[in-house]
Amino acid sequence: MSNRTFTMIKPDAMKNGHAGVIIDRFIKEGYNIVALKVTRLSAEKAGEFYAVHRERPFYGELVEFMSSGPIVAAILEKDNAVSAFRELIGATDPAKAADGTIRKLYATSLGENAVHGSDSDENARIEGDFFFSGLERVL
Ligand code: YYY
Ligand code: MG
Repeated sequence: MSNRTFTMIKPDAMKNGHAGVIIDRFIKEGYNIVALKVTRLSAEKAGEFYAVHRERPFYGELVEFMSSGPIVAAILEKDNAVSAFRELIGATDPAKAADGTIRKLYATSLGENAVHGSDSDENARIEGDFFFSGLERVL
C-alpha cells in the first residue's frame, strides 16, 4: 500500500476563498505536502484527466468546470493516504458527505465539489505524474 495520494482544490473552492483553510486542514490532519502548485487546466487537459468519465452524461460540464479557473494541485503523504484522504473529503455529493468532511464544509454542489482525491494507489501515481515532474516532487 502506497502512502501517497493526489488532490486538487477545484475552481469553486478557489473562487470562494477556501484554498487556505483546505490546505491548513490537510496539514492539521497529518498529511505531509510532497508537491504543491497553483495551475489551470485547459479544457483539453481537463478532458484527459477525467477521460475515464468521457461516456458519462456529466462529462462535458465536468470538463468545462475544471477548466473554468485556477486550481491547486498537490501530492500528499500519510499512512494509508488514498483511503484516509477519501474519508477526509467525504462523499462525491456534498449533500451526502458526513459532517466535518471537506466537501460537506466547502463544496458548492455535486458537480462543483471543492476537492479531488485519487481513488487508488495506481491512480494516485498516474495523477501525480500528470501534474508534477520528478524535480517538482523530490521530497
Ligand atoms: O472520485 P469523486 O470525485 O468522488 O467522483 P467521481 O465519480 O470520480 O466523479 C468525478 C467528478 O465528476 C466528481 O467529483 C463530480 C463529477 N460528477 C458529477 O458531476 N455528477 C455525477 N453524478 C458524478 C460525478
Ligand atoms: Mg473519482
